[in-house]
Amino acid sequence: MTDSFDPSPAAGDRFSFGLWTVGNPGADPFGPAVRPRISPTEIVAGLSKAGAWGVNLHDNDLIPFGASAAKRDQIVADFKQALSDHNMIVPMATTNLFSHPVFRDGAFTSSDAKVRAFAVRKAMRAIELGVELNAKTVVFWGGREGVETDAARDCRDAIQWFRECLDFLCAWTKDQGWDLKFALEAKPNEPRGDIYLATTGHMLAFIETLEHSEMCGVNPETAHENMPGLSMVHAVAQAMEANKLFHIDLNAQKIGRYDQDLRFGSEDLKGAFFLVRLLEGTCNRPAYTGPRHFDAHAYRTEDVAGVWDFATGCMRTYKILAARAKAFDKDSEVQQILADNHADPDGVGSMLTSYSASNRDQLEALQLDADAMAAKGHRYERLDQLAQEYLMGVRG
Ligand SMILES: [Mn+2]
Repeated sequence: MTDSFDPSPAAGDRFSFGLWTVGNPGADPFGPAVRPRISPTEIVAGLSKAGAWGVNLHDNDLIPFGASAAKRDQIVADFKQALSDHNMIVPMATTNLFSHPVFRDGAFTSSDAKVRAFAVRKAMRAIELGVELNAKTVVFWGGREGVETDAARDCRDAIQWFRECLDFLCAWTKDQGWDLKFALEAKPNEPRGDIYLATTGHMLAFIETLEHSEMCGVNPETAHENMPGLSMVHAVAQAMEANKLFHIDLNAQKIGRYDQDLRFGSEDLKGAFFLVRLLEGTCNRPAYTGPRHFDAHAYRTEDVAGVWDFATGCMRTYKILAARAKAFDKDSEVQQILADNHADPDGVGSMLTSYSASNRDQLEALQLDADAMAAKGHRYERLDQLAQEYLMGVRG
């Protein structure tokens, strides 16, 4: 690594955090909060000082449930002043459709149509708040959209109701004349026993069934893909390839555990390396240009100082991994191994790009020796070791 490299975060890196991330006071299902709750305006100041660019929020991270209109307007005015004072923006807003007991059996997928109506109306108010704060993306994470027992309803009804609510909200948003993107976030379980539309892949398929699918994409979260042992890199790549990566929740997770929301890169550093490489544009491919959002929180062991260590760590790790990935891609030995594996001197790949009579005839006429092809090694042991050595900082 060159001496001039500085992993200090800056506004141009488009790093963002939710109010609920650095604001997490460390409560868990087995014990209460262990540190004071940092106020939204203090969070804006602290994130700005740490080098972040944006701050995201659920409606109720800022405005308590049931606050009067006057109280709401005062809170929003104070928050906007803090954003202005600290040169911070709100790139994304979302709706808390999981904390209030009214959502104990779902919001958009509740069997009770009145609960679904309440959820849609709460989302409308949260979208209005987002627009007031100049947010460009609205995230939907349906934490309660699931079941403990499938005796509760036919899952097909739940999916239909979810679609109806999103179609309603998309149409309402367009009717308001707002240019917003909706990003749907999947999670397989927790807090529900099973959550509908469990992975980013499920969500991508569901989006294609929406009336306004063009304004809907995904918000993959590392922990949510890793909990069931799936690859976050592959989920994000599929979303990018489909032009559906509208937002991202970066964090870390041990496979198979509860949703840990750990500091980015603190588990599965190699997975984080390949994720950052993908987001930044592997081998000069198009990069993801949206916010780099960290949806994580500090260990319960930490005091408030530890919260800022956590936030700074997320951003530094991302920048260090981005630099390591660029160096890896520039390595001539890496490039040679990739070129050898991708070599196509006879232009065979072009025959497969589309079906035609000509391509069919060329395909049928090809001399293909399966045994000769099978005899070739790919040198991925060497390639992966090179990746590891860049990751460990002993090469490049
Ligand atoms: Mn999570």
